Amino acid sequence: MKKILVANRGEIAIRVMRTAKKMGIKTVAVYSTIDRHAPHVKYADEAVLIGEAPSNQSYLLGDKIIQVAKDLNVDAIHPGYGFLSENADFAELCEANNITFIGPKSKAIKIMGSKLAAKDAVKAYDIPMVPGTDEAITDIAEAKNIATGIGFPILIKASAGGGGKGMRIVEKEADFESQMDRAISEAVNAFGDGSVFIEKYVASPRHIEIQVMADTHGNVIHLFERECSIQRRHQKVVEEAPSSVLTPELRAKMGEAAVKVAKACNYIGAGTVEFLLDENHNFYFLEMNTRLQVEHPVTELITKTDLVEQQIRVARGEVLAIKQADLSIHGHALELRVYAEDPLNDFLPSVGHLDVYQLPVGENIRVDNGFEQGMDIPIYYDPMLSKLITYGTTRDEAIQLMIKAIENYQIEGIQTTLPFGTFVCEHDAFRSGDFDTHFVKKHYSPEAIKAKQETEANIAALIAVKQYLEDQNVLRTCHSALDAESKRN
Ligand code: MV4
Repeated sequence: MKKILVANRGEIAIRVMRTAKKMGIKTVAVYSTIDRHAPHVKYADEAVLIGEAPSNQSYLLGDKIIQVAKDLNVDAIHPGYGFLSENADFAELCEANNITFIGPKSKAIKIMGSKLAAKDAVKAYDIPMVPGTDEAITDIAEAKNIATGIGFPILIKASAGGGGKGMRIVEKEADFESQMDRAISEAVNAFGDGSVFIEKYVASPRHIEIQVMADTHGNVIHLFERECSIQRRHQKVVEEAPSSVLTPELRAKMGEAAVKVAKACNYIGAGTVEFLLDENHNFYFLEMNTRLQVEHPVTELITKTDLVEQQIRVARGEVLAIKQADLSIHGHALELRVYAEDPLNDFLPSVGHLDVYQLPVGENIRVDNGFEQGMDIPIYYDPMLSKLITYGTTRDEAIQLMIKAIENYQIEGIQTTLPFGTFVCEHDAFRSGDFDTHFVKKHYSPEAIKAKQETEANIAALIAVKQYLEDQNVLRTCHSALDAESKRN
């Protein structure tokens, strides 16, 4: 494998190219007109313009990207996350053109893209799942009976959904039919597939996911968990590894379950198996993400592994060099997603010009970044600027370093989630480890940040006054000394 095309942009494109370069592999970037001067374009050995700014005219154009790959003699395509990363047709198109898709086979993508097919695939492997139906609902009256048997509230989920899309909660029996009608028509509109199923609603879960890696020789390992409960409307904001609630026994059990899920779909490469963990520490398989995830760096830090390197090795057909028994957890890692969003204004996108943009630097601070000072933030793509990642021997150390790193991250011109990161890191519920997926809803309000910013502004003003008064005092002393001196002469 001599040359890799990265079919993505921003921080993840650069992240993938960094490892390719380290391995002596040439890199090709693709870009849209608005990304002409973007950092991922400058970072690559070669770069090709593929279309206009909207992603359906550039980064989503599978055929065009394949053509570029062929023209430039590319051996493999890394899709990053988002865009074409979980597009089974694109994975197939790569193989049909003799280009290695750095990811699983299209069949595994397809199975995991359908929540019902996923449940069906893992059925024989004794994986715990939330009580519910395991087939698409066709008879609403029958489904209502099942729901009553499970007990309300229940969740209706779209089979083609995922990541929280196409979910609907039903609080009581009387609402069942109307919510079911809505869920089905929503699923038809959003996914062109009206298949829905029901599950018991787990009220206060944690979101724990397990990183897996599989080679083409039947070896599958897991690289422990990531705790991803700090999210807002299904968008993760803070992730960490390890989770502070898993015992070594539970960790081993969830890891084994994740490996079984990967085996159930003949998985190849890096994947993530998502679980819910309830208050009694029961875990349930939710879905599998068949890509490298945004939050992969926390796993890299605690396992001392380069996951992109492993992806590339596996794609080259190598046997996984890492054995399960060789893996252990070192220290603690924390990631904050730095979004161009205003935490004081309902996290609305805050696009604009990066007047000042200076990254924090230092030992145990990693910033996976896709932006530069002086750039405009395009409105066409995800508003994530970077990921701020800190590492410590202990969780407290990683949290303290995160607070410091946020202070040293200078951004002017737009609003970001940096102050929200400080809020999370300083919150008692977060520090104690006692939180669930409702953390943000339960604990966050803009006032929490506003009050702190006002206090800081007041302190700054008082310091300025103090300095002024001191200066006055020094001047007065100087004047009287001068007076005394001139009188003597
Ligand atoms: C659930 C659930 C409670 N009970 N399923 C949301 C994302 C998707 N992967 C599944 N999700 C959920 N499924 C049952 N039976 C609660 C969620 C959920 C959630 C899960 C993980 C992280 C954040 C979440 C936020 C709200 C709801």
